[in-house]
Amino acid sequence: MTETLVRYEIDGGVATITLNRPGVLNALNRPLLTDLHDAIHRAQDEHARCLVLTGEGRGFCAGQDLADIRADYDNGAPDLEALLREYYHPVVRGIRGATMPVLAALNGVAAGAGLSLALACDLRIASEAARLTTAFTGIGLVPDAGMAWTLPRLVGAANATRLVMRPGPISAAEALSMGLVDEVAPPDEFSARVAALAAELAAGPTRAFVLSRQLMDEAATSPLDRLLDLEAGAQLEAGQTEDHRNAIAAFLEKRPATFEGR
Ligand code: T3D
Repeated sequence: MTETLVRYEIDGGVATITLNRPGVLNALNRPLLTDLHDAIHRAQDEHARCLVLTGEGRGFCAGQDLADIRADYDNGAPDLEALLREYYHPVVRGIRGATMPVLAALNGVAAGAGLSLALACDLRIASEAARLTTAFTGIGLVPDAGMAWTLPRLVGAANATRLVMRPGPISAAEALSMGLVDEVAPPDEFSARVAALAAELAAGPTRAFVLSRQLMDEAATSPLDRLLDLEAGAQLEAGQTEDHRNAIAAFLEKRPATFEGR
């Protein structure tokens, strides 16, 4: 892994991945996407119970590195489909299929595929300094890296259409009001709020969180009968975890539940 493009730390069950190209607002290029993919899988291998995705400097992520795209054009047409399939899609699948809850910590601007990565996460906390822009149509492209799936689910079809067709940046406060982020914190409190939220998630019933995400992802496109089948299977699995058994005992013994993530 190229440590300079993506930093990885794990502490107390919380793995933090920091995109690290601050000079270009952490714009995404092929090596960074490869390292990001590897870091997500490292967090899984190390049994992290919460994964935080954030950015170095004043940006979260400005999306695809446009200088790279222009260089590709200078060398012949870039294959945007291959770029998506080979580099972006594995990262989106890695986030959405992660074995722990994933928190996007939007320290600053999130644009294009940078916003797509944030939307693929389970929860989003933004600094008041953050701005969000879909950006894609601003350069004549369509939303990618999963945004056409995540965005309408989070904010509804009407808001999604407006944010895609009028891609001017919105403030963190506007994003909060439409449910695009879950919490906004002043810049000087941002790190502490991220740490607190990550610790809360890491202390939760990890398997139940992940099974819940899978169920809710299936729900939008599944008929009720299929969803009922899936929930029965998921509840069977959740019911076999130590976390579930221990939480029942804790309730009946009138003490707080603690979860070990198994
Ligand atoms: O296969 C495929 O489908 C391709 C995948 C495409 C996915 C995508 O993500 S498409 C969308 C790509 N992203 C954008 O179009 C956003 C471009 N950036 C911006 O619009 C603005 O930079 C921001 C709104 C994000 C932030 O504006 P601001 O004023 O805060 O910062 P800035 O001055 O524009 O940017 C600071 C530096 O970062 C600047 O470099 P400089 O002048 O200091 O040397 C700027 O050029 C650089 N930068 C920002 N975004 C990118 C970038 N460099 C390369 N690629 C970028 N995306």
